[in-house]
Amino acid sequence: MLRTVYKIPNLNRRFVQFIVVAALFSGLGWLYLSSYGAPEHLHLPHLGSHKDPGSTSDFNKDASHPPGPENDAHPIDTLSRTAETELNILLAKETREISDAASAYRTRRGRHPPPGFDAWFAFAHKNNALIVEDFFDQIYHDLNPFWGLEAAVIRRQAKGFEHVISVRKGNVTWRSDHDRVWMQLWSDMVKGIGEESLPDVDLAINVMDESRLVVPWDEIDGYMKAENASRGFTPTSEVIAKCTGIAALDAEEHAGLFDPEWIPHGPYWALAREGCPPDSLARKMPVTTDFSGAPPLPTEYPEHSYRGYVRNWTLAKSPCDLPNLQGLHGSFVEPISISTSKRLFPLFGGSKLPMNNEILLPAAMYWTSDPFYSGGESVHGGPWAQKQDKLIWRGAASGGRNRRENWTRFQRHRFVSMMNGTSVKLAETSNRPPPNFELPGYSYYGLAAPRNGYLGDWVATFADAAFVHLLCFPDEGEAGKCAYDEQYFSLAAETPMQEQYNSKYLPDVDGNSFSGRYRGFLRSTSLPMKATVYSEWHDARLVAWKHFVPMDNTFVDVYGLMQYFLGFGGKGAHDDVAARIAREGREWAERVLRREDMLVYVYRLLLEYARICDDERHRLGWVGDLV
Ligand SMILES: *[C@@H]1O[C@H](CO)[C@@H](O)[C@H](O)[C@H]1NC(C)=O
Ligand SMILES: *[C@@H]1O[C@H](CO)[C@@H](O)[C@H](O)[C@H]1NC(C)=O
Ligand SMILES: *[C@@H]1O[C@H](CO)[C@@H](O)[C@H](O)[C@H]1NC(C)=O
Ligand SMILES: *[C@@H]1O[C@H](CO)[C@@H](O)[C@H](O)[C@H]1NC(C)=O
Ligand SMILES: *[C@H]1O[C@H](CO)[C@@H](O)[C@H](O)[C@H]1NC(C)=O
Repeated sequence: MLRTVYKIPNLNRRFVQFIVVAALFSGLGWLYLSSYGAPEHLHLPHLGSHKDPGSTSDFNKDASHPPGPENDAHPIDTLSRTAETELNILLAKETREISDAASAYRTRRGRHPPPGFDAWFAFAHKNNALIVEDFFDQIYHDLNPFWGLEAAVIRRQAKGFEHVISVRKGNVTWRSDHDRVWMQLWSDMVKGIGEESLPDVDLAINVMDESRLVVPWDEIDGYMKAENASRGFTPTSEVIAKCTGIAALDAEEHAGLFDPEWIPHGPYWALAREGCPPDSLARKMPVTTDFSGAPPLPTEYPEHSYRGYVRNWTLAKSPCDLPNLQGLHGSFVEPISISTSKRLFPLFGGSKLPMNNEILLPAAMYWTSDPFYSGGESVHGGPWAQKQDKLIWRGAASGGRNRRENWTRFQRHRFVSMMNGTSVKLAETSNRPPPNFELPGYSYYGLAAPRNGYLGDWVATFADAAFVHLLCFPDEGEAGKCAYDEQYFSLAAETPMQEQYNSKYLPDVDGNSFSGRYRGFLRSTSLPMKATVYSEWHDARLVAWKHFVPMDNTFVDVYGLMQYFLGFGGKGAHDDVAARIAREGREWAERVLRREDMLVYVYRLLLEYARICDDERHRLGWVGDLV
């Protein structure tokens, strides 16, 4: 279906889409929209003479889908309410006393807290951190497989890696092949904890943009079973409160570098999907080899969505469950560099795909005070009411190595094209389909603008998305020179984040890996709209629709989102909802994404990691509240 749809000329194509979508969705979105007329501020010739299928009246009369209470509300209102509940459940779990924190730990993790838990709690408390055990879930997700490896093996792997941050008696040092900003930033972050009680550890660091470990799923599953079997509560009298330390390892003769047996080439998807469960769609669907033409965008609402919008954020960014992402995201189409290992070893990094096995730290870029990423430490934009009703995006055409043969599949290119009024208008008026996206059908998301032939014009009223560099391959020397796609994009000047904050809407799209601007966006007074396939340290503490607006990685929902927020033709705007999410996201970021919160996270992570690296790990723990 998807493929054949592309072959038919524009109007027919839309009609086919209409049939497909109409067959699947009743006219409820339509009811909502039928109140909209043409936008008053746009006086444009109506497109063609074809009948607008949306105006057929029997569309509204599908008795098989009576409007229920759920359907009366806009899906985004429903999703926001669910998010509210989700956050309240989290907040109710806040612990204020160490005994409560320890008990929440035991319930959730199935073992005693690690040695040093009391000092950690005091540190968190002193720094005014909101302590909810669930906020640390990512640590356990990342570290649990290591219970399946021998502690001595982990210690040697870490110490023998090429790029290492080491802690010895509270002294933090790093070693790499040359000076590296990330090594500097991350060791500075560890130093920031500033506690003498920090355990002695070696952290192997991923210095590349791209995430790198994909251990076959079956192997990880075995390790996870070992972790599960190792749970339990050692009798308090047998618990040891102090780690053995790694003096013995330090005293050993130099054992040479640890070799992770890097695999230096792709295609990456074929490697990455080995990290998915055997019954997942990613493992079952054939590997795509042809990346020409527009990507396989859904002609219906995205899978797992709630009437078109992201319902489950974890699922929306899971390539194992959404194998079409292999042809929709530069990380799979062609990353800049591939250097992948199938061996489990304790590699720390700032972001990873759900199928990767790295241990996450808060990204180094989140620690920098460089305003290019952070947007500055103090000012985060003016009041909402003074902002423009605009969406702004600036960035390089990164995401991987874009080439003539496959640039049409890159996420940033797609986003910029879909937010370019001229390119959308061209798609509406010419018979040539756009090179890298698909026009939405008429009934899609109950959009008013395409129904009137005005999608491009409407997009032009609010969107300002542009590249600052085309990054083409092979390199053509200049930022804006790129024989194969320069006709589709024009460059804009870099726009400092402070200036971007003059617009209300700040979409954030993955680059070569995660986007380093995200924390800055969350802390701003504008509204972040996020699409990603990457996991980060903060995932368990951010609630979609409450603290940010989630977008599907196809971006097919972006027009619906913008129509909901801005309205159309002067009607139906939900500026208040946008303002609320922007405000709540910012307040929450000031509560749980502070530099102190990163330190609290890393401190907990190091305590757990030190225990896993210790031969006595089964007996090590903190039971101060029980004795
Ligand atoms: C910390 O490590 C550096 C580099 O090895 C060393 O020069 C310094 O003496 C150490 N400081 C302490 C307090 O151990
Ligand atoms: C973990 O172990 C318990 C028994 O200790 C068992 O009931 C449970 O099913 C196991 N979970 C997994 C995911 O293996
Ligand atoms: C969201 O999706 C994930 C991944 O499939 C799943 O584990 C989780 O249970 C889902 N959450 C909800 C609330 O359905
Ligand atoms: C928008 O699209 C048109 C037509 O493809 C192109 O000429 C123009 O450079 C694009 N603008 C931007 C900002 O990329
Ligand atoms: C993207 O296209 C280039 C050029 O054809 C090719 O070398 C590369 O392997 C493609 N990516 C994948 C994943 O096949």
